[in-house]
Amino acid sequence: MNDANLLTKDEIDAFRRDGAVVLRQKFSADWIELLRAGIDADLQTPTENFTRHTKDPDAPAYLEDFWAWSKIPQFENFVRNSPCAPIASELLGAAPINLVMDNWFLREAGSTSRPPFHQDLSYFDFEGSMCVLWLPLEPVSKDNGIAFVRGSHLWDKLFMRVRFADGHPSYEPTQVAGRTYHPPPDVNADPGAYDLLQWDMELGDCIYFDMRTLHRGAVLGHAHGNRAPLHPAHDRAGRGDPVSRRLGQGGTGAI
Ligand SMILES: O=C(O)CCC(=O)C(=O)O
Repeated sequence: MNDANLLTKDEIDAFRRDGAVVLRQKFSADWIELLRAGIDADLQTPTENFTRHTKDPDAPAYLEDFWAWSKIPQFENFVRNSPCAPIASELLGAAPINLVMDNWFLREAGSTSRPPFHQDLSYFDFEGSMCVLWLPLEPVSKDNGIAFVRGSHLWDKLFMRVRFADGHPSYEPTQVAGRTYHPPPDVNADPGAYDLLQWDMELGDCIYFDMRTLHRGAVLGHAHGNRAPLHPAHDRAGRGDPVSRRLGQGGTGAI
């Protein structure tokens, strides 16, 4: 990959203003195929983090694995060589980009499990922000895809972590290290009250979002099964594994 800018100013402005931006056709079919193969390989030899979020053992499953990039060669190739890190670099305005977390989600056809609205920031011992890539491996329709509350990354409000498993409990505000973590609002109960960002997405399209932006996972399993996103989080502060770094002028997108 050459060092030319991948994004327009409008795309970068939208990310910073809205807390999430859809980017069209940034990942070629080869990258999508590679990630599908990576998920298949991961399913054969899952990490110790592998989780089935769907509680009913007979229901179509909602599955996740994370911190798998260094164990699955296809994921490592993607992290080091795809446009993933160079795009993050442009969005964050940061030359060094570090991978903090990777995870993938897979919904079997017909699965109705999904996480409620939540903010990713509170899953990390971290202040500030990072960006997250959400890259669907099947086309998704606007109504079934991931949804964001526009601008919620700028509310200066921390929300408690939620469980992704079925049967989401309710939460009470909690103090941690002098900061108050609030229960996330039940946006699904009154979606008309919120300015939601949702997009129809083709293969190759992706979303980058700010870790602070409230969002919920995709709604329904795809008719053919939905290998949902590889979901790497990047920060600009030098924390995490320095696995993927944009080189300087004339460099490539990977080390
Ligand atoms: O796509 C999904 O199922 C979950 C995405 C999500 O909400 C997250 O990873 O924070």
